[in-house]
Amino acid sequence: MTQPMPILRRLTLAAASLFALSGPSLAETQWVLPSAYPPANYHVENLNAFAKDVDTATKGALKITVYPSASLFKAPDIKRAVQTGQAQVGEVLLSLHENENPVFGLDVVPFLATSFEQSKKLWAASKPAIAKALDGQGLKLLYATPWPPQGIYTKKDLNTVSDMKGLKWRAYNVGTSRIAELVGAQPVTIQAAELPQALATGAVDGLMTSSATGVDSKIWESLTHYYDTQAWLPKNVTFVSKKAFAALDPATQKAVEEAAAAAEARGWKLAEDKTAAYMATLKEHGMTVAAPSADLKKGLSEVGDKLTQDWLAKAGADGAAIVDAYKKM
Ligand code: PCA
Repeated sequence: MTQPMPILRRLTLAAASLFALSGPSLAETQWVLPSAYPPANYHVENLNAFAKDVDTATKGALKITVYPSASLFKAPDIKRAVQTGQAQVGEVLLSLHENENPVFGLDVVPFLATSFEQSKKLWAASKPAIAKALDGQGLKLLYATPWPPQGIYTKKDLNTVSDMKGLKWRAYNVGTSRIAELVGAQPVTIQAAELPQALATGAVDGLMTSSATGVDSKIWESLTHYYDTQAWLPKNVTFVSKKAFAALDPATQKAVEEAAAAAEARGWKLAEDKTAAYMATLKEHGMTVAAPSADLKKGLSEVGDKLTQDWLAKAGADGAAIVDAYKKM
């Protein structure tokens, strides 16, 4: 014979299910934030700090869960996921979306902005146009943070651009594919989350990226050289669905905006502070870290000129105006 449930236990269960019904769904808003980069990367560290700031400022009324390593959506799909309401916030490498609007590819025009200081100015000059373009796509810009300057990884000496001919070249956007084309390398587009595997299987023996992604990928396990060309500093941007943002009360909206401003300042500082340590880590693992030779520099600068012309042709008068404004800063 089954015993009747003790009254206290019955009451506790009833209370618990009531709480479950009214608890999280009414008292707090839950957002998911997909990112394509690994947890140890400072971009993700910064996203977690952003989520924590929002949690603290709203006393837990808005909870943001960060999903790193492209675990929720692949890098090229994150933006669309936020636009279609599958995620509320997202972080992407802005230049992945250059095909939608040339202004998203301005920060990867080679040798236009090559230091953190210049990159900050380029961001100031281009931010209104980028925010407007995102707004037109149903997204509200929250903040942007740079990657360290981009250099070239290989497993052989690189003295001129002709030494890049035939490399199995990992590209991450339109610009890095076009570079392969111009130097006679074989481009294959691979996002950072799949890079370690592509390196391990030998599918890739040359690429341009940052010291940060080299360290994230333990690149010394496959490649031997890093040429610090400082060609450009690409940026990640974090945005929120305008619809999700509009559903918040004004105080919560303000908390999100303030946490975003703090994340932008912290992200630039993190990137800049960590670059030297990333370079040191590459050396510690036995990589040859060198400045490009004069010949290599010259060849790359010619490649850069072609990409600059490509971009200006695509971006027209609006693009040229941003570049002019930047150059005056
Ligand atoms: N790391 C990212 C983008 C630029 C960078 O430094 C990558 O290689 O995919």
